[in-house]
Amino acid sequence: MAIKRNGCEGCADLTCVSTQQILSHDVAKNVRTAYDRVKARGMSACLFGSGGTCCRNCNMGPCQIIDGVEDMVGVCGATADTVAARNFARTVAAGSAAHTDHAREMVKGFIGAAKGEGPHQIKDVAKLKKLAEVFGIVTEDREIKEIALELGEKALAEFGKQDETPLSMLKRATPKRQALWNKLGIAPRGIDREVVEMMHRTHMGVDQEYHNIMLQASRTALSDGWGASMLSTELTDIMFGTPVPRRAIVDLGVLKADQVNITVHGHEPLLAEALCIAAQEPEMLELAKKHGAKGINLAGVCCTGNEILMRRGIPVAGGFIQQEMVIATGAVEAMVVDVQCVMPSLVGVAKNFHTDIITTNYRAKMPGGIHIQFEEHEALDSAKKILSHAIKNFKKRGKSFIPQTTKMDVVVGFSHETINTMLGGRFRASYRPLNDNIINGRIRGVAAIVGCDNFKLADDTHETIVRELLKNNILVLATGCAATSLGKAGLLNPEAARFCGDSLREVCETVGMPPVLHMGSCVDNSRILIAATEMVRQGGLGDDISDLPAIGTAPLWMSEKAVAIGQYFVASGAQVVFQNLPTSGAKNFNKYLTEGLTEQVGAHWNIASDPLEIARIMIEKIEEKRDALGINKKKERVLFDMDMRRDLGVASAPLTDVGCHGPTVSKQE
Ligand code: SF4
Ligand code: MSK
Repeated sequence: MAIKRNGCEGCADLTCVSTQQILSHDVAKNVRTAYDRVKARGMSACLFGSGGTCCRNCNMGPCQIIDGVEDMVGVCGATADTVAARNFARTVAAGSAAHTDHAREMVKGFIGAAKGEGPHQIKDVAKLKKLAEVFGIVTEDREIKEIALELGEKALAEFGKQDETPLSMLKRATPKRQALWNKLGIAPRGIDREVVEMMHRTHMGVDQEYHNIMLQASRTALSDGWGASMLSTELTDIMFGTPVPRRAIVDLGVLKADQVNITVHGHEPLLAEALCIAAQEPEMLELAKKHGAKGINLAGVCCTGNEILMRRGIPVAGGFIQQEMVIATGAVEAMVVDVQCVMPSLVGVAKNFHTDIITTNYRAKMPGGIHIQFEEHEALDSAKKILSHAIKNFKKRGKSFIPQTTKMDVVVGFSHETINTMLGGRFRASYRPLNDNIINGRIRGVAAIVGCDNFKLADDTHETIVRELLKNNILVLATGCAATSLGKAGLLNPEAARFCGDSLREVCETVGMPPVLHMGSCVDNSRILIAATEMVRQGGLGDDISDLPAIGTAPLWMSEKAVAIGQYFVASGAQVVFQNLPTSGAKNFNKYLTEGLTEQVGAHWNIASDPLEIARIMIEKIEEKRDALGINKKKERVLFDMDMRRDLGVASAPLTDVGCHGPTVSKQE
């Protein structure tokens, strides 16, 4: 049952059991959390801010614009459409910049690994060679480290590229999409350049025409999705290993009463990986024992959590909205943070306990936090310094409460390569079985549930949407904090197949996979672009992403990165549904985002705040794509005799159209 803390009227419904337990426990009685602040603020938003028509791009403002009212344009004459488009585009630029700066660090870390500096190595050689091909790097008869170094340097050059040629990774898109981007002039050229140009064009007195502003917003977002984020995901996989399915646990119950609990929070996994290695070193374990602990328990928060969950099975304590709760258990010796989505309130929450907030990146310090700089070339030493600090806190732990009943089993680690193998089976590694199951209607389509959670809407929003999709036989891919929340709801394990419609359940049970596939962190949405492109390549579902019965949503988006992700999905041809966008105050521009973009890129944004309405839109759009592909027609049942089976090269044993058991011999709706 939903509770509202202290009768919190401004709060969205809170259904999360572990959060409820923490908030109602004595140990957290003096802790002020976002739930209290939401209550104090009443969550009433400024109409100009939420409608996107407040401008402070120059010192003649701030100007608050009312659409259609002659005197209520900006002092400079800017209309609601110009202002809302500029603000939207700046949000895309900020989100892309965050992914870009993250990706740059990963590329630099990758170059370090190629040079043999630090503890990281080249783990996925096959993937290294595949990516090297994309960059035109010769791989035959060359040392792995040499290939990796050339790849790292070429990848780094993509950030500062100044010529007009498209980014190398765009070659991975479908030929039709590449041609469209070239025709529209929105193929990104340099990763940093697109963000800079976007900021310039939205400066006072530059680009004032919203269609034109959106062209650059698409190019900026594409430089994130197909450039920065994709590079980051791929190089991180090559360094730390491409995820494969593995069991793990999530929720606050993953913390341990008798061990040193260290939570890693943020986004860039270089430090988290080093901590994972260092936490297994005998000297660290000895130190923990010396201070009275039975061991060292690492747990993740937000997307750093997703990174080490996917690759190492390290448990995740919580997503974005649970970061304060993790500390409010009183059982965490240190929360180690780097960049993005780290709430400024953490230090205040930690003051109630013995917990230290350790910042580790020069780009992200916090008043009241302890800064221990993570040095990439001395990664293990930095990690040990941080661990030692945390271990020494163990004896200071006072009253604590870990909601032990709240931990959930999950199966994670579905990279696009894994989906390939899992659905295709050991002997037929391809997307063919997935496409076949979509074509024959057992799987109606694919939905991506990505992005954050926030305090505005009910915290079971993801779950509500996904249950509806599963009932309607739609396979779900999840990333980011949305994936964590679905994990907590028990939807990331194979047993969740029971929530599916008959045909999706049969597919999941035959293969043994969960109906919701965890594909990683928010940067890893690039995996979804590759998976979608792979589906197109397999054939039978059109010749571009815009033809696929597939759709995305970030219902509880919080970060600017989610808007960048939404825009790169749309510019790649995939429809998205968001709960709201700060554009409603500009009629023409809003209509352009939610309808007009289709003419240009084959997809548009959809807005709906009610979870069931979001699910309904997603199902409807998927069925529209199926209709357009002609795969919703009933197929005539064909009974195959032995000669026909021989022609197909198929044995007479019972066959199914799932997994590695063989192709379908008769299909009907
Ligand atoms: Fe006002 Fe125009 Fe300046 Fe914006 S750019 S603050 S609309 S005068
Ligand atoms: S951490 S961007 S709250 S997904 Fe990637 Fe979660 Fe959203 Fe941050």
